Amino acid sequence: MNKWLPNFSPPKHFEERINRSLDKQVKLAVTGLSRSGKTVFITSLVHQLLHGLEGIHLPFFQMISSGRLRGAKIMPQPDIHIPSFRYDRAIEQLCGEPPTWPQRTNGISEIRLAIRYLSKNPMKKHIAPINTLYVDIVDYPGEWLLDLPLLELTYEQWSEQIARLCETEPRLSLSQKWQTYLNSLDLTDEVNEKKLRKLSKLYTEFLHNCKESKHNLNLLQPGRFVMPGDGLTNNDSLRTSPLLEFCPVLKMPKKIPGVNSIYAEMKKRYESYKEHVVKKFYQDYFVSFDRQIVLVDVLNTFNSGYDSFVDMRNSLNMVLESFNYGKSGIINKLFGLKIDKILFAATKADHVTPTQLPNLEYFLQNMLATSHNNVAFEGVHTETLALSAVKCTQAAYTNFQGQRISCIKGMPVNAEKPVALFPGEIPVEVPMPEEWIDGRFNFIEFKPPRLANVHGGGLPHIRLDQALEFLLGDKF
Ligand SMILES: Nc1nc2c(ncn2[C@@H]2O[C@H](COP(=O)(O)OP(=O)(O)O)[C@@H](O)[C@H]2O)c(=O)[nH]1
Ligand SMILES: [Mg+2]
Repeated sequence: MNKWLPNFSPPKHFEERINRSLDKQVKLAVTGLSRSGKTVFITSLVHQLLHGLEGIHLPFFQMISSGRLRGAKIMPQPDIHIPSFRYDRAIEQLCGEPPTWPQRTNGISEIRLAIRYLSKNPMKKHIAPINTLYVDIVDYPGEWLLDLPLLELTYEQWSEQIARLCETEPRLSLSQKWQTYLNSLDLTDEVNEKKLRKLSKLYTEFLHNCKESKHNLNLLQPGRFVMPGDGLTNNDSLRTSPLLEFCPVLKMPKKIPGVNSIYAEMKKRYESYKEHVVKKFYQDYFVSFDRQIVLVDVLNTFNSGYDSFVDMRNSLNMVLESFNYGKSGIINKLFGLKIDKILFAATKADHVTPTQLPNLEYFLQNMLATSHNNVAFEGVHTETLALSAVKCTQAAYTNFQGQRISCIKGMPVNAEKPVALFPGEIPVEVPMPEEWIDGRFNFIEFKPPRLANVHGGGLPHIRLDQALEFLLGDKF
């Protein structure tokens, strides 16, 4: 008889090796335009998972609510060429006394979490009861996504699109300085660095004006003009690179431009931008994403009015079309992506009363309706959700003319005392242009809550667990 058989127990390293072979990895990309809430979302998500064993703050995230979590830990990130997402700094600010919102970030960053959990799969349970899922979370500016359509456009086609946008208000007024200078030049003249620099400077200023004006416009191309980040080899900052020194033209020059003309040089730089910036981002980062969440600050758009709404809707549909990477889609032809789930989330849902959450979700769905159909057709699973990564308000009630009215209570950013307010009803249908009257919507910013005891559970949130379930639930 084999003396080893009766009480065989596999050596420890054998078990470890099997565990490792069953380990899985998922890359979750988080994007959204600047100030949409990416940093706060990732900070809260990491905090929720690190504190998953304490409390009952994620009832809709089944892996945790069913008691299968065995712990989570931040690990060294796999892609050392990407800057780290500074969770430590962000959480220190959010949990400080007084708490403050995390500092603004501009570029791409990454953080890796290792999540140990008990498998529910009977096969795996038998071989390796405890599994590890590595979740790599990548934060990147949504502004960069708006560059993808350029890959399919020649310089002339792109110029024509921008020229058309600039024919009407509010872009007509916002672009006046750039338009005047551009019209004063003969683009068939020999190229001159000074003129090119001035053209791109005025065009960049126009894009910033679009974003910062009360119209809060989002469809800004090229994306790196407003959000350069670091994206070239050797970590050079793009900001000072000639790759960002060009602009579209409003009309074709009357004479045929020579190879050394201003026109020819701008066209050449546009093509280089596509090749070295846009394609590079997709090749280096995008291809590795498995899941994507797009954060949208719908409420800010409500505050800004009809033009902002139309622009946001166009930008979102453009973004969603980018994910249309079926057989015919440009992304698939060029890069072969693997994203199979996209969540569109209306952020800062703590700015509306709980009764308005379904309307907020419905409104976002309506905004995406056309492109959604095409993307779903290609087999990508998409969802919309209203969420708040850090809930800053409490639901409250007040009596108005004998009626009980639902409202919210929180601490506005510029105040020292909490206020209770009814922030306005979210329409389900898009209001007519004339119905977007000033003051109809007034969603104010709140201070983060004082979180004396957050270490006894995750940060307060709205539906973050539902987002986690959609994005990661099937991986456990
Ligand atoms: N009330 C509330 N405000 C939020 C929430 N998330 C973000 N914010 C606000 O939005 C601002 C921008 O968020 P941030 O995460 O820095 O945006 P990013 O530029 O997309 O990374 C923050 O400074 C907060 O004022 C939230 O869940 N609730
Ligand atoms: Mg950020």
